[in-house]
Amino acid sequence: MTNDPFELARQAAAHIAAETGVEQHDLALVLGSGWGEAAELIGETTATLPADTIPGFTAPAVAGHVGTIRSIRTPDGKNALVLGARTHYYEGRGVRAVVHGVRTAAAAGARTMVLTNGCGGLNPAWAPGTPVLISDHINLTAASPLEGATFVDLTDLYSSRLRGIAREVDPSLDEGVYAQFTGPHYETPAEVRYAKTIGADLVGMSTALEAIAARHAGMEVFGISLVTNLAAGISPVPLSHQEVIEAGQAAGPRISKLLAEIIGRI
Ligand code: 8IG
Repeated sequence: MTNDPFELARQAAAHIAAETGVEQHDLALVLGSGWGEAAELIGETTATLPADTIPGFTAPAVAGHVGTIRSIRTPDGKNALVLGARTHYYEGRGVRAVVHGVRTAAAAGARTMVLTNGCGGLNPAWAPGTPVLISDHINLTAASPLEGATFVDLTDLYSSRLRGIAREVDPSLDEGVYAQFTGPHYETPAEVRYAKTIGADLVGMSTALEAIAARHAGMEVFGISLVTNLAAGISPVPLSHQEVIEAGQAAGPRISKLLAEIIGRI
């Protein structure tokens, strides 16, 4: 196997093109916790591939995360590559593995990267099940997907153009700054207060590293979080993975429709 992450992404993209029959995908999505059923509304699934058959991908580690890659044809004729299998930084496979899906999407031709996640919310007004647009991020992983002297500008990383489109679809959508912690533990209440102090509104364990890789690959990035729980210490009750899954399931139909409508306008 090649030691060049971009060559590995090209191999994965070639495999996807061969297996799906779609030479070029137009956009790609990573569906995180709570967002799985959105794929159904985006369009017609034309091919479903088990992730672990594609070069560089591995089976997912977390219940509630789907391990397939699909090609979907949208009603307006775009080809969307849906990555249901996210590798998290906390899995310890390294940052290259974390961003392999994004790089594969870029190599498959995608010009737009849609990143979704489930996360904790710092704003008490965001009840579990509230979707929030990501306006910017704070990368607290102390890692980067870029290696060597690769200086990439991250101004307007989360495209204001695409956020504008999302707010046309749903003017009630709030925006927030997403802080990526490494996890897999949730934050302590003190860490949540720290996150708030440095300007975060959302806390999670994904997305920031992927967004950096997507920008580096030249893609326009759209990020949207589902607040599945209030962050530790904001809520009087302790966090549970069960709660996260249930909030995602309850919000599923609404956020799926929202995402499908946004995709239709990208
Ligand atoms: I879903 O409260 C989900 N993912 N770091 N904190 C962090 N990640 C999360 C949380 C949370 N909820």
